[in-house]
Amino acid sequence: MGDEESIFDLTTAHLNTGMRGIPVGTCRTSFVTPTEGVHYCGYPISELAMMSPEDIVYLLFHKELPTLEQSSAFRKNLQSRGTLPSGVEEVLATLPKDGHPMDWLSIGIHTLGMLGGVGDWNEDALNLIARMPRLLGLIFRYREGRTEDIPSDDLSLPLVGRFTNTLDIENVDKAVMNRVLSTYLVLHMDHGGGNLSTFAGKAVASGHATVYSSMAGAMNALSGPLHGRANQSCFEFVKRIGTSDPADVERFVRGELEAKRPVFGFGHAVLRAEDPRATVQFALGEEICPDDEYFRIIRILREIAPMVLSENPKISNPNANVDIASGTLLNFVGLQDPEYYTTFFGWARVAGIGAQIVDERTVMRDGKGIPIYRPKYIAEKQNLRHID
Ligand code: NMX
Ligand code: MLT
Repeated sequence: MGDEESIFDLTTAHLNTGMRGIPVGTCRTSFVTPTEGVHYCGYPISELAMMSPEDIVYLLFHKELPTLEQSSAFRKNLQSRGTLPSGVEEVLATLPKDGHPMDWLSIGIHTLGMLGGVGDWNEDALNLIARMPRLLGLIFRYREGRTEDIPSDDLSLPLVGRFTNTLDIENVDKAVMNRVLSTYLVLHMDHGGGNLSTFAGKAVASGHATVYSSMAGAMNALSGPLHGRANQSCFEFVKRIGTSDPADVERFVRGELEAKRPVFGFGHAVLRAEDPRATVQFALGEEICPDDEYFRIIRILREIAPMVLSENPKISNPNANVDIASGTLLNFVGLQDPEYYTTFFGWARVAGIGAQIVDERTVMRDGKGIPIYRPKYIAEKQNLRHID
């Protein structure tokens, strides 16, 4: 790209569209194409989905997959950063139990920053990634009032294992739970530079707020039902459907549209085909829970909803997005309260947003960093006037 090359024709029709499609910068961690979806540092997501979250964090930060030696050194590096600063549990103990888990997560991240921030972009981003499994496990435990006998944080475990060890729920197949969570984390880590939470996090960081404040802001952005919380809403809606009879499913989808409610788990600002992250999760579901009652419902929903949504030419993408299947898989492995589902999205996204913040603050513009975000807004219904 040359300095003066024209890359976009901006017209007034682009105003007030949520900056849809308007290029604002470059991204070094991932790109999204309308038909093939997200690629991390060039690799299609489907080729990375079964790798370990640690190796994918390494990829997002180093832009190359690790060798075996690099992978093992990186795991040790994360291990050395994993201990939470003291005082976090005392803060969690004061939070309202009926507060949404995403609000707990945002406050939890702020708390990590207040108690353990060091003021270095890369160090804080990696420390936060290393501390997320324990923080999230503690959020579950304190919010559910299960504060007795919390296992100590076993730093020798992989990131996912540290979370499930802290959570410590009985009567579940921990191996399957760990597998589903590992895949979930890898699939959700990054999605280009312009998704709402990543953009919001980078915007906050551009004013030189800390990594923790920026990430808490990003989590607040992720908590909306049109963005990350669609996974909670989609599973709640699958439970309401309650049947895999195609005629009933179709009636339900039409009813939601008539009531002017979004059909969660479908549509996308950029994608124009089924999200490959959904395709991967369906394949995993076919392997681990093909006969689960909710999986049967989403299997039918995946066929019916695009058919119904495509009757409305305004809807640019009637196909399934990342949020259609994740709740069903999490529920199957024993994580049965949908209010927590977006916290897993947040846990994963901390890696991509962290890497993008580090890039924007320390690498881009020859290391000088991107200046403070300041797009232009055009005055509407504001003639110049004066106090008489
Ligand atoms: N259900 C109902 N209406 C929809 C849907 C849907 N799934 N998708 C798009 N529309 C509507 C949209 O609200 C808009 O209506 P209006 O013109 O009255 O404002 C119209 O169709 C055109 O929207 P698009 O240009 O197709 O989509 P846009 O880029 O504005 O929005 C989403 C993208 C993702 C916000 C939208 O598709 C949606 O609300 N989907 C359901 C919620 C969801 O699953 N979100 C998760 C997205 C992925 N993520 O995790 O972040
Ligand atoms: C995401 O993963 O952030 C979503 O698919 C939304 C987006 O890319 O705009």
